[in-house]
Amino acid sequence: MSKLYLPQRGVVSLSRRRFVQGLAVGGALLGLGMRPNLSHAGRLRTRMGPQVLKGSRFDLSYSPTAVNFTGKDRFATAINGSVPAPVLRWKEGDTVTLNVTNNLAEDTSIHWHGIILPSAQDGVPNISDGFRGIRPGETFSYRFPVLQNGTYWYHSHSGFQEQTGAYGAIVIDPREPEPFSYDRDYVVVLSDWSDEDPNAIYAKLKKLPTTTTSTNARLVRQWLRSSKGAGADSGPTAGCGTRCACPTATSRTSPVTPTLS
Ligand SMILES: [Cu+2]
Repeated sequence: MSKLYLPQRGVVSLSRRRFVQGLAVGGALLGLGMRPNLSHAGRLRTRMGPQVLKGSRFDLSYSPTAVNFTGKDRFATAINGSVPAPVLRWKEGDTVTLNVTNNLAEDTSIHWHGIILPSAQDGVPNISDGFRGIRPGETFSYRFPVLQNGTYWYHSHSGFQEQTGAYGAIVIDPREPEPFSYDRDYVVVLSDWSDEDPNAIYAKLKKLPTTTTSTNARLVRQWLRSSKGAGADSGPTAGCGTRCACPTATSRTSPVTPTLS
C-alpha cells in the first residue's frame, strides 16, 4: 500500500480514507506479529503527517504504536508516536545532539543516512565504531557537527524496524541563505506498508526462483538476444518490459531488470 506524506498538509494517498479510519483504532490488538512491549504501546499520534522538530537538541523515542493502514490492526515501530518519524530540521554549522530512547522490547538504533559524521555516530550496530545498538530501556546520545546541507533521511538499522515505520526525513538548512525565494517548503516521504510480518516476507523473498544466479543469468542472456533486434537504445527494462516478447518476462506481473548478484 503506497503512501504519500506531506508533513504540513497531511496524508495524501489512495489509502487516505483507511488511514484516517485507522487512527481511531484502540482496544484489543491481538495476534500481531511484532510482539510489542504493551506497557509502552501507544496510538499513532499524528493525523496530519509527522511533526517538524527544529533546533540542535532532539529527544526521540521508539515505541510500538497501533496503526491501521489497510483495515487491519497492526503495530508499527514509531518514533515519537509517528510514522513516518518526525522531520528533523538542522542548520549547517550547528552541532546537534539527538537523545534516542528505546521503549521497544528489542535493540534499536538510528542511522543518519548520507550524513557526514564520525564513525562512532553513524548508528549501524556492530559496524559503527564502538556502537552495539541501543538496548531496551536505554537512551543513547548522538552528537556530531552538521557539515553539509540538503535533504536526507534517517532510519533504524536494527531488524526490520525501518520496514515497520522507523524512518523520517532530515532537512538541513544551509549556512548561507538560499539564492532563491519560495513561499513554502514541503518534504515528501514515500514508503510502503505490509500487514505481513517482515520476517515472513523476507523468508519468501529468499525462496523466489528469480533471486537465483542461474535464473538471473538466463534473463540476461534473453535480454541480450532480444535487445540485438530492438536497437542500441534498449536497456534491460525496454527489452523485458510490458511489451516484451520474452516468454519469461511476460509471465511476470512487473518488468524485470536482470541483475547478476
Ligand atoms: Cu540508510
